[in-house]
Amino acid sequence: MSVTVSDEQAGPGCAGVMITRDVAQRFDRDGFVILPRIVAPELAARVRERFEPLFRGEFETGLQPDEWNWRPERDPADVTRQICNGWKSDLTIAAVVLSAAIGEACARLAGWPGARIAQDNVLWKPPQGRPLGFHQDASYTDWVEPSEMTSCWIALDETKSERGTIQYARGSHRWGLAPPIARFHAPANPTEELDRLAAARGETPDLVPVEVSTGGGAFHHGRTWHGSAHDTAGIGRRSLVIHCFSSETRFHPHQVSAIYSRYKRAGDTTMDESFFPITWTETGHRSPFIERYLAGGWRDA
Ligand SMILES: O=C(O)CCC(=O)C(=O)O
Repeated sequence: MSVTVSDEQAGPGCAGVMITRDVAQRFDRDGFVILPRIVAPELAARVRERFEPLFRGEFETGLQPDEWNWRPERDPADVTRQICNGWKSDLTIAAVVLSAAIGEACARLAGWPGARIAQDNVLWKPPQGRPLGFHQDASYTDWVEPSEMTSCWIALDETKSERGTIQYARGSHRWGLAPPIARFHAPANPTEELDRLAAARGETPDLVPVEVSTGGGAFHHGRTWHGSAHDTAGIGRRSLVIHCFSSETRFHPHQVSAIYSRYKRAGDTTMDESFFPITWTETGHRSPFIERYLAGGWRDA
């Protein structure tokens, strides 16, 4: 397989994501693949500038994101700040999250006919920020069928181990599916569940940190164990994560997500593209509202 996404298809500032045979083989073997550039550093810098207003609660479109897990004066300064579905609140975040290039890369790596947005994560680990527990994303997707996810993690700052970058346990996408972990934000031991599972298998996790320049990042399989350590450098880092489902995904008829099943219509398992946009399919379909929305027509999109 060899795919090059042109800059035009990718959208302004989104570098073409080249899924070559080698990239696909590394993803399949390791459960992740690290790439030096996913978006242009200039676009990454513009996304970064949106973090301050977003976490202050200034939402460009007037809509609150689906999850807003850190607020100044309410939450501890040393935990990782997280917003989910920032694309609904901010058009710069949306320009990256809704890019066809990232959807195409996720779909190609997963072997899907297309990709739709499951959720984005706007993540800000502050200086001396505490860890995020190691987990599998697919442990949290039982409310859809098929319960599969492929994700793109983008560094908005240069990342290093000591800055608490994301780490992947190589090959762990083949270790089955575990339940959600006990504590995601600032656990005392971020690798507790992963270590227990690895020990039961007689293995030692091979943790690989994503160390890239601004705009670089990684794609990971929904079953790959990942998380991040304490920022011992005292600098912090910001990231944007785009979690994709297959374009064919439907709501599970019975399993409920406390937040996201609110978008399910009664007696209907189809997922509305307004809330779970389709960003790329091999037949050329892309949710029609996206371009108007990105162009600033969000008031009537
Ligand atoms: O950036 C991190 O520390 C973890 C991100 C994460 O959990 C994810 O991308 O699913």
